[in-house]
Amino acid sequence: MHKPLSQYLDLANPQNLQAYQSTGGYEGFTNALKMQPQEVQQQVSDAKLKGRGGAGFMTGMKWSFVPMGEDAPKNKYLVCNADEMEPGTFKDRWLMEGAPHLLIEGMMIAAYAIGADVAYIFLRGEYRLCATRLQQAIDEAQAAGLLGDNINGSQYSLKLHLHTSAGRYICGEETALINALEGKRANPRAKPPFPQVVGLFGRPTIVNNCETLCNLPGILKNGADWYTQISDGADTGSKIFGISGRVKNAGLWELPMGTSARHILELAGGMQDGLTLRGWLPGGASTDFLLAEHLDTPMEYDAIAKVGSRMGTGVIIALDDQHCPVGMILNLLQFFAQESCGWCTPCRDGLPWAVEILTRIEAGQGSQDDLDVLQQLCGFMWIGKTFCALAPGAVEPLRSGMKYFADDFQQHIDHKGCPHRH
Ligand code: L3W
Repeated sequence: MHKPLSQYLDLANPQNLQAYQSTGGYEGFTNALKMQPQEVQQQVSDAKLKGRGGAGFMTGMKWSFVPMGEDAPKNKYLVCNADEMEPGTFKDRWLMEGAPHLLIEGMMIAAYAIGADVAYIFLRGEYRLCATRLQQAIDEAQAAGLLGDNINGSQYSLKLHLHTSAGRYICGEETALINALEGKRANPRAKPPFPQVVGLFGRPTIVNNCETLCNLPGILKNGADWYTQISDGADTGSKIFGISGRVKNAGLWELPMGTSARHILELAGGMQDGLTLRGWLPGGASTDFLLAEHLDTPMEYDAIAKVGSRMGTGVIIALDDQHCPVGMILNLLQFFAQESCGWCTPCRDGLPWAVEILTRIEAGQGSQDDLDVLQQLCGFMWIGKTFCALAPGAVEPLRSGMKYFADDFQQHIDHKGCPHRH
């Protein structure tokens, strides 16, 4: 099968411009530059590319909200969301370390398509190797005239800046990211207005995930039809899937959209000897648990939603039968409670409250009432009651874990201790 993204990961010197160009790199951008920006947008819409950050929003549609033409604001921005901090998710790091020019080319295509003259990579601060390689690649592209003024002798100019985050999970939320980039406290903003219209410094801004942008060079090089045919399922193209947990070989693989989770688990060599899969989070920690019986579901946005979860980032976290689900959920909720920006009450107060209760239950000091309060908290922190998706995302493993692993919760209370610790 075609591997439009990971084909570049074998290059010995990933930040080297010539190495990338010798395998067809920057041909997609060269094609884009011969088209009108709206034609590039149309090609991406025809390819039916969906955002790979977790929400799966149509990329071409998102771009179409940006004002274009004579009356459009002079400055527009493109931002790559490379603040990958979702627990269990490490796909963007793989791409940026292994193929920095692929991301830069994708950003050049996206910036051209929306008429942006300045672009930023908002990179997770701990991703130091990514930062080094990206900066070297940017410098090489700049020196070769691929970035800067009048690219390839055209009327189009683009400045590309690398910004390393000071480090909060909430900066991955696009409006909090924009505030952070402006030097403000990273609280989310109210939407609407969406950033496509009022974004960075009040100007039209597109925020796209790193993997999403890495799909653009292949689409512009080979066409929308080629892209849609990579997968024979409902969603198009390829996806960087992966798995972690107590599997034999945790890792990442580029596979057609719609590949089953069972196949991904098989590529990882299955569970470690003596362990059985008990549950799995389809894409990062802020998704609902699924069970072994769901393993044949295609990894596609609608198909995973139909069985009660979200595909999220597509990088699976596996729960085995010898790990305590209550302990795992406590661990995840501790992360989300720590990362709450504190802006809205349900998230600021609800998440630490849930952590307090889960800590009590895990320690064997929980009561029946605690289970009721946890259920109520899931309702208080749901969509529409919070300012952004952080707390609702945190609720997903909690509410589904309480449903699927209800016996484990009950045993902690009845036997005053964790059954998995004996
Ligand atoms: C115009 C509308 N634009 C939506 C745009 C919006 C954004 C994109 C997605 O969170 C999820 C979250 C995490 N007019 C629009 C519109 N848009 N409606 O579409 O928006 P949205 O609100 O659906 O999601 P979001 O707030 O961007 C993303 C989940 O992903 N997640 C987290 C992943 C974390 C990482 C990481 O560590 N970097 O990837 C995993 O599942 O929970 O639900 O651009 O402007 N009417």
